[in-house]
Amino acid sequence: MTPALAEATALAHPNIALIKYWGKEDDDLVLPAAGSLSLTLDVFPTTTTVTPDTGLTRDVVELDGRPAGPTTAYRVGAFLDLVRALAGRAGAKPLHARVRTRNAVPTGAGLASSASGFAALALAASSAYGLRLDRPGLGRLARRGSGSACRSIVPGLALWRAGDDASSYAVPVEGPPLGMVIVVADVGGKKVSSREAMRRTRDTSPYYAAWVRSAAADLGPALEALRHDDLAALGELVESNALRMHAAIAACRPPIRYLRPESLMVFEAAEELRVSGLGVYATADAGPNVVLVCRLRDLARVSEALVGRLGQAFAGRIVSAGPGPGARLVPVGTAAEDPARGAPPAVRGRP
Ligand code: 2P0
Repeated sequence: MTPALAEATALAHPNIALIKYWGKEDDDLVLPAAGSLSLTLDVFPTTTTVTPDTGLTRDVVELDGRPAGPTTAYRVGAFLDLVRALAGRAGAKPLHARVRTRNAVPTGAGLASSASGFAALALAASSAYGLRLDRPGLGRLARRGSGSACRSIVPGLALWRAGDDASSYAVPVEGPPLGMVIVVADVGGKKVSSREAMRRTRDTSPYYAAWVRSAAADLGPALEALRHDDLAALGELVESNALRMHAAIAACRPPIRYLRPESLMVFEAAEELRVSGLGVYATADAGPNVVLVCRLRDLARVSEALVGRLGQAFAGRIVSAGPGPGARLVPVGTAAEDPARGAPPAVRGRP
């Protein structure tokens, strides 16, 4: 007997890695070459509604009120095929779905919309197709959509271990309350997707093997620093880990440069703020935006000091975030296309 089907809506938040995931051991299963560590944020949620519909002859995917582009539609369709197979519908006539997603963050701007996107999709789709997954199961499923999405299943600090299909998912870890100040350098789409850039780094960067070895070696000390509430030890690892990842990426052929002059200015500013006595460390994902990591209680001081360093022109481009919740189902009636719930794409901070 196939399980019951019903519309489901889920909400998930992006995460920013402290120790980065950059490189796959297995492309199909999306198994990482090394473990990673992140903070799920309390800003920029993604809301996704999945509605199985017997009247559809294919999956229909809508992103921010418009039909999704072919790459996104293909990835979402492939993900739904996986969910349908897990739900025991492999032999049955495919029951297609309508998928409506709203991102409160500009898509493709290096602010991890694929993490929140596939975390929300994993939860909404598994629920809509009648799968009842526990958190590890959800993490394993979300990972197949986008690796970093498994970390957005988990609230706050999340550890995603390398491993096999059964063991590679994210778990919550203890640590002091951390905050992040995101400096948005660009809200346009990125030139090279993370997926492509990750593959290119592995296949062409002479620094890839060293990067993977060093990232794997960062994980234990980073967890230790969290356990001992040692922000300086954690921060030094965070900043070094990010710059090592960008060095490996920059050494690809053809090369990829995600960091811009403005991004480097923010790394400089972090160093200056440290000299002035603030505990703040910089990191950057696959894009030009830089994220400052600090104690949660220092968020306001850090963003003020940053504007002081960089100038008022930056004030509107700074977003402060704290630890956010894991992915969750939201009640029927709060579907993703509801304009009142689709937060505007403007860059805003915590409520
Ligand atoms: C991270 N990033 O740890 C790293 C740092 C970007 C830079 O995970 O191919 O979108 O879908 O598994 O998860 C972005 O990669 O890549 C990412 P896929 P994903 O957050």
